[in-house]
Order: sequence, then C-alpha cells, then structure tokens
Amino acid sequence: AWLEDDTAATQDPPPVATTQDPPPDGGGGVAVAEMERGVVVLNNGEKMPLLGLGTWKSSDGSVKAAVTSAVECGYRHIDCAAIYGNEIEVGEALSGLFAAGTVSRSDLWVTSKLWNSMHASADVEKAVDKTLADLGLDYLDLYLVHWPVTGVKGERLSPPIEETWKAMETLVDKGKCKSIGVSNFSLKKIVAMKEYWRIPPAVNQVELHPLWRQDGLIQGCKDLGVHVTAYSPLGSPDSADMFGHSGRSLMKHPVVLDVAEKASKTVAQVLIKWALDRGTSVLPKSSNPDRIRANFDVQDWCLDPDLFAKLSAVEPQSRMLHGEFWLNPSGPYKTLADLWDDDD
Ligand code: NDP
Ligand code: 1BO
Repeated sequence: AWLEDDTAATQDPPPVATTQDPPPDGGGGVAVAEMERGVVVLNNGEKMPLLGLGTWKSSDGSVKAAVTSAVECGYRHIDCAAIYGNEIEVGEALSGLFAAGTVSRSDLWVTSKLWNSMHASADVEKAVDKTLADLGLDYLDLYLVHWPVTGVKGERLSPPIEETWKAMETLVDKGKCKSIGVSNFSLKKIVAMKEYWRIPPAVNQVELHPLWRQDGLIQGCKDLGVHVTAYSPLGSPDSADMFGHSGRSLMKHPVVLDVAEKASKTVAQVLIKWALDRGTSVLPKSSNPDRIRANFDVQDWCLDPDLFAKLSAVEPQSRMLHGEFWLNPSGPYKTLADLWDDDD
C-alpha cells in the first residue's frame, strides 16, 4: 500500500568505518578524490560519515529505539525517507538524543528523500517542510530524489526531472538542505542532468552488494564527482517476500559464508566492510540493538585482499529491487531497460 501512498510523503563522534587506508585511486565512489577516515568529502565540501543506519521497514515502535541505540554506539549518519512512514518516530529519537547531549545536531548526518508524487516544483518545498517538521529538524544534511519516477505508479514523467532538480537546488539556496542528490538514477540519467544542473548531485544512492556490484555505475559516478552510497548492503532480506527474491539470500550465499568464516567476522560485518573498502558509503538497516552495534564494529580490522576479491567475484549478478512496480505501458518507463538504461 505504501507504494501507492502519495502523501507519505556534543560529543566528538568516535571514528567511523574502515581503518584501512583509502584505496589508492581514492575509492570507487569517492567524489573529488577525497576520503578521510570514516567520512567522504562530497563535491560541495560537506563531510558525510561513511556508515549510516538504514530505517526502511523499521517501524511500529522499533525505529525510535533503533536510532537511539545506533547513535549511542557511535553511528553519526541516519538514512530516512518520507515514504518509510516513520520520520515522526525518528524525530522523537533525535530530539531525545539532542536533549540528552548524546550528540549535537552538527555532529549528526541526516538524509531524507523526496517521494515520487511530490516532484512538481510547487510540491518539493512542501515535501521537505513536512519531512523537517516530522524529524524535528531545521535542515537536512542530504535530500535525495528517491526515484527518477514521477507520479505514484510511474504513469508520467511530468514534471521532468529538470523541474524537480531546479526546485531541489532552491532548497540549498534557502538553507533547508546542505546537500542534494539522487537515488536509483542510472549513469545516463545523471549525465542528462549536466545540461541544466547548477548544483550537481553530491550523491547517488543505489542498490549495491556482492550480488549487484554495479562497477560501471560506480566508476561513471566517480568520473562525474558524484559519490555513490550502497543501499541494501545485506541483500535486503526483509524485502524478500515483497519483491519475490526469497530464493537468493545474500547472507546465506556459500561464498559470503566462507569469507565470514575465514575472516572470523559475522556475515553482515564482512558485507559492510566490503562496501566500505570499495569507497562507497553504506547503510545497513537493523532494528535489533545487538546487530546495530555489531554492524558498526568494522573499524579495527582489515578484510584480507583475497577475501575482498572473493566477494567481488560472486555470481550471478542481479538486482534485488528491480523497480518493476514503476513500469507502465503508457508511462515513460515501459521496460526495466527504460528505467535503468541497462546500467550494470
Ligand atoms: P539491508 O540489506 O540493510 O538488510 C536489512 C535486513 O538485514 C533486516 O532484515 C535486518 O534485520 C537484517 N540484519 C541487519 N543486520 C544483521 C545482522 N548483523 N545479522 C543478521 N541480519 C541482520 O536492507 P535494506 O533494504 O533495509 O537496506 C538498508 C537501507 O538502505 C534501508 O533501510 C534504507 O535506509 C536504504 N534503502 C534505500 C533505498 C532507496 O530506494 N534509496 C532502497 C532500499 C534501501 P533486523 O532489523 O531484525 O536486524
Ligand atoms: C521502493 C523501495 C524504496 C525503498 O527506499
């Protein structure tokens, strides 16, 4: 039902993420070739923590505790979206954390996303205002166009992405968002934006894990100075039934199990570490405090290059989140190739 909903729409932080030096080329997803310990410096100079907590499907009373535990154990990046339907509860967690002095606003990175039904110029600011009110914030660190899809079921592409992007740029001018970016955009769709962007996207947030590596997209974004964030890094087991991929559990893949055993780490830890070692930021979701804590424990150890290479060779490659729900015979995306432009 939520896919059809058109309204859903200080302390010093501990070091985050990898202790390995950045890859010599600056990392696959690193914008302007700059990466510091635990953060990526985006193309506008903002520093985004590389490891964030995902909040999709963290609901029904669980997300407040999840966000609170995450920040208490050191996460400084929370990934939200209006369509997740839980931003009020995330906001309750944030206000509690600020009031307790666990973290200051300036030490926390909060991302949210503009839903498809709010792409019209007049709606973009309304959408961000609603998200800011729900989260109890006066600015977002990053606001993403959630999908390159306009309308509730992708039935149209009017307004075009150009209109939406210009409205997103205005949010930066007004101080409502420090950075803006896109999500689920193919390289072709980002390149097309060069014709009109005044502010280039800082980030493209896409599905990335060993079963869907998208090396070409990462390299192309890097060439454009757009940092890439990995969503569903554990293979999104919660979505298995919803999207019909229950037979392909990444966390049970024999190569992944073997790598975890050889590294003496959990499966989730090696998947998160692999994502960081590629130079992408990464957003594991959990609503379990023990798993939230364990997923953050990816700092003081290295993934052996042979094990990294094994994870980088897992086959077959295939998306978990195909986006078939946006296809519409009378809309702009009639096939998956129209949506993804055959990126791999
Ligand atoms: P993930 O790949 O992060 O997997 C989450 C699942 O893994 C949950 O079932 C969670 O269960 C389980 N899990 C987490 N840690 C462990 C662990 N250590 N051991 C065993 N199981 C574990 O899935 P998501 O699809 O949620 O992706 C992560 C985030 O990325 C989202 O929450 C969202 O913020 C973002 N995203 C963005 C999208 C976009 O279109 N821009 C699309 C999809 C995701 P439990 O909670 O019980 O621990
Ligand atoms: C349609 C799925 C969106 C999750 O971010």
